Amino acid sequence: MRFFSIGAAFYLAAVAADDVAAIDESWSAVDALSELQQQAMEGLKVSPLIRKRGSAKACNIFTADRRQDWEHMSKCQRKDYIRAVHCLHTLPSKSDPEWAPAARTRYDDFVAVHMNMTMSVHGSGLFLTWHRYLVWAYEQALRNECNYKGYQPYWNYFSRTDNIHESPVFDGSDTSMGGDGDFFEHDGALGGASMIKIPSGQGGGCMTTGPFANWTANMGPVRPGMQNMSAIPDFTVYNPRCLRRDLSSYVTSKWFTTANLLNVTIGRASWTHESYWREVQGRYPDGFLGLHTSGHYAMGADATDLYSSINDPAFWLHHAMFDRLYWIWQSLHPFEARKTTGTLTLSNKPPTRDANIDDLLEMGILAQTRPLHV
Ligand SMILES: *[C@@H]1O[C@H](CO)[C@@H](O)[C@H](O)[C@H]1NC(C)=O
Ligand SMILES: *[C@@H]1O[C@H](CO)[C@@H](O)[C@H](O)[C@H]1NC(C)=O
Ligand SMILES: *[C@@H]1O[C@H](CO)[C@@H](O)[C@H](O)[C@H]1NC(C)=O
Ligand SMILES: *[C@@H]1O[C@H](CO)[C@@H](O)[C@H](O)[C@H]1NC(C)=O
Ligand SMILES: [Cu+2]
Repeated sequence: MRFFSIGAAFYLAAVAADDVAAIDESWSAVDALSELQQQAMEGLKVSPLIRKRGSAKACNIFTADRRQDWEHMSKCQRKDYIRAVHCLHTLPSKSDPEWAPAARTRYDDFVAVHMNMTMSVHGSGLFLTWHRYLVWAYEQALRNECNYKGYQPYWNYFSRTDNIHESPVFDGSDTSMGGDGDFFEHDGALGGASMIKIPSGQGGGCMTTGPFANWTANMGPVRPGMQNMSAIPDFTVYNPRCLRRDLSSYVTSKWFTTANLLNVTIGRASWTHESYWREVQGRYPDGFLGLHTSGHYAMGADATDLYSSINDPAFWLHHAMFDRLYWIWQSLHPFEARKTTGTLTLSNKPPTRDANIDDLLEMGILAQTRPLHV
C-alpha cells in the first residue's frame, strides 16, 4: 500500500493537527473513533494515489472494499456472514495431512497456519501486517468458497464496554457471533505474559447457545491464559472439543477507553510506528493489557491462547477491528505509516535481526507469499 507522497504527507499532517485537536477525553470513545475515522478518510482522499483512479488495479479510498461494523449490519447481512462461516467450518481441509494431521475443515487450515507461525507473527515486526493479510485471506475464502457477498465485519471494541453481554457481537442472539460459555468454575485468567490477572466472568465452559452452539475446535489450546483449562503440545495434536468462552466486561471497561483510543491514534503513543506498535500490544509490567490482548481476553477461554485463539469465530471480528485502528493510525501518521518495528521473533526470543518492509509474509496454503510492504 504505497499511499503517500511527501506532499500529501504535509497536507495530511496539517489537516490532522487542526481537526483532531478538538477531540478530547470528554468524548465517548465511539464518537471519538467516528471522528478519527472521518479525518483518516479525508486524508486518504487527498492521497496522490487517487491519480490511479480508473486503472483496473487502482486501490484507493474510492475503490476500496468497505468493511462494516457488525452493529450497523442488517440482520440479513449478519445471517449471511454466519452462514458463510459455518460453510468454511464444514468444507474439507486442503492442508497436506502430513503437515497438519489435526486439520479436518477448511476453517482448520487457518487455525493450522496461525498456530504454526505463532512465534514469528506476534510481538514481532511482522505482527501488524501479517494479521492484516490473514484477515484478507479469510475474507477471500468466505467470498470465493462460500459465496459470501459482503466483506469481513468488525467488532467495535468501544461500544457497550460496560457490559459486553449487550454487545450485538456477543449478545447470544441468532444474529450474534454467539454469547457466553456455560458456567465453569475456574481461577480467572492470566494475561500479558502471565503478569496481569483477569477475574473469572460468568462463563468459562462450552458455548451451548446461539448460532455457534457446540462449535468444534480441533486444534489447541497450547498455552491458554484461562486457568484450569488443559492444553496440548502443538498443532499436530487432534483435540476435538467444544469452543469455550468467558466474556469479560472487566477487560472491555478497563482497557477499551477513550484515553487509550486517543493515545494510540493522536496522543503520545501515536507519534512513531514503534510507540504505536508497543502500545497496542500492551505494557504488561505496567499492568496494561493493550488493545490486541484485550480483544482476546474480552472473549476469554479458548480466545486467550496465543496459538489457537483463532478457533473462536469472533477472532476475525476482533482482528478486523484491530486492523481498522491500524489503517486509521496509518492515515493520520503518513511519515510513520510504512515503517515496521520489531524483529522476526516474539519479544526477540530467540534473538533475530530487525524485520524490514521487504520481509516476506507467509500464509502457507491460505494465500501467496508477499513482501510486507505491498
Ligand atoms: C511449521 O511448519 C514448518 C513446515 O512444516 C515446520 O518446519 C515447523 O517446525 C513448524 N513450526 C511450528 C512452530 O510448528
Ligand atoms: C484451578 O487450578 C489450580 C491449580 O491447579 C487449583 O489449585 C485450583 O483449585 C483450580 N480451581 C478450580 C476452581 O478448579
Ligand atoms: C450443545 O451441546 C449441549 C450439551 O451436550 C446440548 O445439550 C445442546 O443441545 C447442544 N446444542 C446444539 C444446538 O446442538
Ligand atoms: C500513552 O502511551 C504512552 C506510551 O507511549 C504511555 O507512557 C502513557 O502512559 C499512555 N497514556 C495513557 C493515558 O494511556
Ligand atoms: Cu494472531
